[in-house]
Amino acid sequence: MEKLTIKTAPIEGQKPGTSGLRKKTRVFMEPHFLENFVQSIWNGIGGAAGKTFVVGGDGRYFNDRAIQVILRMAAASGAARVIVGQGGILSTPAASNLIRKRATDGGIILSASHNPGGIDEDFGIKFNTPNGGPASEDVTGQIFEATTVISQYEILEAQDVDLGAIGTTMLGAMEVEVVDPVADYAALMEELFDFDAIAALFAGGFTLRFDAMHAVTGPYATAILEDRLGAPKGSVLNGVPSPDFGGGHPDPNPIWAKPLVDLVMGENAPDFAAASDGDGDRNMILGRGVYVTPSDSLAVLAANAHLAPGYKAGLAGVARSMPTSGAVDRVAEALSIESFETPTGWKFFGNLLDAGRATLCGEESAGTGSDHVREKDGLWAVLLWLNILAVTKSSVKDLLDAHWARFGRNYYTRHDYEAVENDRANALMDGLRGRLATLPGQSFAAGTVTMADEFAYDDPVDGSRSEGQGIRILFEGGNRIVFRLSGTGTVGATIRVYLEGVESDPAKLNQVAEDALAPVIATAEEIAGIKAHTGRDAPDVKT
Ligand code: G16
Repeated sequence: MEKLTIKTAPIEGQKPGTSGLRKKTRVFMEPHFLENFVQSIWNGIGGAAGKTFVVGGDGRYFNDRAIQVILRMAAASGAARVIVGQGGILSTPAASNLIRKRATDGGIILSASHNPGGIDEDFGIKFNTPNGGPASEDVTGQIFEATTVISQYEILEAQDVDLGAIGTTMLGAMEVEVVDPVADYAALMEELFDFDAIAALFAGGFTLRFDAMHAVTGPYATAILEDRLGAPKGSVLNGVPSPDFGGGHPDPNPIWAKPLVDLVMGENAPDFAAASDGDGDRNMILGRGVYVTPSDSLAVLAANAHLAPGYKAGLAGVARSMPTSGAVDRVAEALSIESFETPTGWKFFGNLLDAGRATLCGEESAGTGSDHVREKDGLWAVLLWLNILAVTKSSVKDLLDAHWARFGRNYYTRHDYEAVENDRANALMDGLRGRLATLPGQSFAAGTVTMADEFAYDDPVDGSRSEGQGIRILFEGGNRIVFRLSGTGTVGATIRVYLEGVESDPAKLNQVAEDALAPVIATAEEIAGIKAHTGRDAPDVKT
């Protein structure tokens, strides 16, 4: 097999966003685009020679082709071994687990997460470091730096490696080990949770629907929920992964998983329902007649995690991204544990988890996870909920009501304006920046502004500072508005408006969030002029 050295030049637009590099699939298919980025990963981490990596993805269109390229490039650069999920499939949390468990030098995960897949949709690639987590801002910066000076890449001229059969083959001098994508992950879940208690729940007639959204969690959910825990066949919906996710958005929220929401709100609702996203790291939790916001889910899990064997010693601390509601903060206060507020992006939790300062982390964007891996983990969240329900013998609704009665409720909603022209989105954000100094003391329907700033984070573990992480406006009484531009979109800019209000009056804990937040929503429009800037009458998505 011949090693080829291919001349290339830097390609614009290879700066990773919130979670790796995400682009239209056709962009990744352009000459040298993928190869430049992969070579830049090797260059950014000090070379691939002698190293062991994990490689896998969510099975979306181009996953299989990209993996073959990565294997040939790893072999050409002298990597010792690559561990690949059978068929090129690995959920993001399963990849994180393998990277850690096998003490590797990191891994490459191919996914654009909840974004749709297909030749005209989205693709993505990211590097995770040996701790199993997304590369820190530092490492990401080095990889990006490498993309700007690249002049050549190395690739082996070889046939495709057969990824269909479990076992080890050679590609040049490199070992390619094809593994069962589910086995190690399922074993980890069995260590953390009381599988017997959850199985007894199902045996007692408890009903569940898990919507895998034609994405990567299908095989994981079927193996764990149906085959191992005994949920009846058919409990997992849309469980066969497809390269275009059945033509839908594999995004577990009330918009894209509407059929599931309709099911739990209808007459034949199951006791519990959940959905996960393209690469299996996000989750949505539902109960009969109730949708649990991701922020509330994090808080409920933090308050009850000790009921599961893996967390019976209690939590060291909790962390949430800044735009996530403060519901979990009050749980931390009650438990007398530390709580942290980080910028958006799972990579910011890595240091806290590694240092043992946080055990549970979560984000409003449907991500919850713990120190068992270094990614958020959709199925893990489902199993922790099931374990808690099995122990408390409570319904989702009763658990939520009891939680709010004890801690108060953070009403929460997020309004997204998608594919806005970049200039318009930047003008909106610049307008807000210009008003930050004068907002405190001013009164609006949401109350009097107590603080307005652009969030910056000083990492308490390594002392690094991350600036420009979203604009926060805080009001007397606990209302809050946050404005941010998404770092995961592939077309134009997505403006995210995060709206929150705190309620502790027992008589007011069961309102519709959009109603309870009406004054906050009106204030966001008044302060930012969203309609004028975007030319839109309403958000594209409300979560
Ligand atoms: C990624 C990140 C999350 C982040 C989310 C949304 O999730 O890992 O930390 O909250 O994107 O980010 P943004 O608001 O910048 O679009 P995923 O599931 O897409 O990998």
